[in-house]
Amino acid sequence: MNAKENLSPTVRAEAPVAGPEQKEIWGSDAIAAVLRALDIPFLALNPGASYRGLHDSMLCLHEESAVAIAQGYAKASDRMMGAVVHSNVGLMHASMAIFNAWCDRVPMLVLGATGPWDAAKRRPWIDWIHTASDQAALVRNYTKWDNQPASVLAAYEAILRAAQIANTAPRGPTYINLDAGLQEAKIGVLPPLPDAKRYRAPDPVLPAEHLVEAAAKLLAGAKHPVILAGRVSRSESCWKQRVALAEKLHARVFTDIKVGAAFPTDHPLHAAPPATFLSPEAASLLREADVVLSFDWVDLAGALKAAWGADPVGAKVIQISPDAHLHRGWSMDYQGLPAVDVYMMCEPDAVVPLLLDAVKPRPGAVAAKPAPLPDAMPDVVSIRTLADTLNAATKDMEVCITRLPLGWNGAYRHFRHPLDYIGSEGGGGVGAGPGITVGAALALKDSGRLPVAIMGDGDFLMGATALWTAAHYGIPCLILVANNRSFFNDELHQERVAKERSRPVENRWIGQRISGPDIDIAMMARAQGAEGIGPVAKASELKPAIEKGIQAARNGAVCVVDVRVAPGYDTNMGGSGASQKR
Ligand SMILES: Cc1ncc(C[n+]2csc(CCOP(=O)(O)OP(=O)(O)O)c2C)c(N)n1
Ligand SMILES: [Mg+2]
Repeated sequence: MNAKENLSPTVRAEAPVAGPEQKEIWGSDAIAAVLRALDIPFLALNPGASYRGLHDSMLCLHEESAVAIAQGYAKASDRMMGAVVHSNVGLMHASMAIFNAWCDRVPMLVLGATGPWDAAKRRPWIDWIHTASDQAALVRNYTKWDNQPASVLAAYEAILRAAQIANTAPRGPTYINLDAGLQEAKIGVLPPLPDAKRYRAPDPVLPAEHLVEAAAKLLAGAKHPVILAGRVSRSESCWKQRVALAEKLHARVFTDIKVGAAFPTDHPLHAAPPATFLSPEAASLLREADVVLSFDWVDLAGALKAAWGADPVGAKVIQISPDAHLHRGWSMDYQGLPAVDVYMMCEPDAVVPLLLDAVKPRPGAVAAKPAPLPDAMPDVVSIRTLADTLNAATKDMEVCITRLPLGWNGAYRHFRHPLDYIGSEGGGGVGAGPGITVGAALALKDSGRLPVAIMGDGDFLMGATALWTAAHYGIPCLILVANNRSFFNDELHQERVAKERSRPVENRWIGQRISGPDIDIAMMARAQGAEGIGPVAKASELKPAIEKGIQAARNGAVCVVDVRVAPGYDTNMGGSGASQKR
């Protein structure tokens, strides 16, 4: 396939040698043609013999990063990208990243392959181990649809359908398994291509008028309305409408660090720093609400439970979410079942303009209290110091935060634009950070907005080879590794267990610390053609290191700064202090 034509001209492409004019058309040529017709901007791939007829995309060193790159791209652009993974074994590598994309409701076309389904065509040994009955069963529980087409015409339809389903809200990955026998078959003439425009995803569903009226009525009678701003698009105009609605209603707004920025965090109506779990302070603010308006909040039932505990929820609840369309039996990522009073099974961005028209302005005097933030520890490099230094260095710069570490406190940095922050990996899969960052950086390339990730060392180490793809294709980004030389989150788990069992807490590090030898993270970056800075262990060295990193990324480099941070979380990740960890 000549996917080079798909590579944006600004990405350093691998120039193919022009071959003789092609007389033969192969199955994979037809598949490439339909992918081009769909206008999929990029395909990230890890090669394999199972689709040796379908190569030449964006090369990745691991299937997990191919999928994470596609996820990051969609998170930063709201546009679907493709990922190509080798037959069963590649799909196995890809599976965690597909799960992350599923939980994150990110559209993605995943193409895989099988050895020839026709056993008579299989090469000895290898084609047999690459062929599995119902291979897609590996990922069926966290993909929206899958198919194994048996002919070129069936492949056309399967790819069109997969793209349409993936792009229909609630969005998610779909999987097409391409038979190596089909890809490598001579097919004579190319069957006429369908008109891809006629197979687009539908326009957003709008709510029935009476539901908008019912919501407006509840909001008109509210004394303390609250908006839970959850999964929304990266659109700037939708962002502005959301702000206008909150201002018209004088509603307190909560945001969630698990998903992309949804509301300016320094707005007087923004109630509490975005967090993974509601902090006790945020929960008690939510408890003051008499009407809760949920914009596809990831865990509405959990938020209500955090606020009201075992008591009956003291607010009327308006739920705007299409999410239940993909709730099924295997994964419980659908969260608890909230009791709601008005339910619009639509995307919030489609409903906000209708609500904006329907609601009456509500006078009110809700002013959010600035969140108290503990003082930074002097002379110690902590995630807090890292945040403060980054904030100072990027004061007048457009930055997209593509990743945050678990110890991040949502009060460390404000988000004022939908692209200031794209949210987490969705499924809790550590190792997604580097790939998501590279994918987001690909989407943001030449936009003037600098992609910056702050990620744990564990996260970096599990996905580090995604950097090579960025270096190879010239996709600039800056990664600041908050390196506590530990899977520290699990030290906290160990600590809790030790306390429960009256055992020495001092042993919590055993089996969690990544030291002796220390890993040279900057060298890992350099080994892949990126720039590597550090280790930076002193607070005084941090500012120049970050400034150098920013400059390098602005000059087009992929740059990694190894920042040795003291182990410790200054975070409201825990709904009850530090006790709720992943
Ligand atoms: C694939 C995967 N393996 C293991 C875990 C369990 N886990 C959750 S957080 C964490 C530690 C991550 O380490 P790091 O990124 O360095 O962050 P830190 O906790 O040190 O701040 C681990 C291992 C996970 N969520 N995903
Ligand atoms: Mg760590």
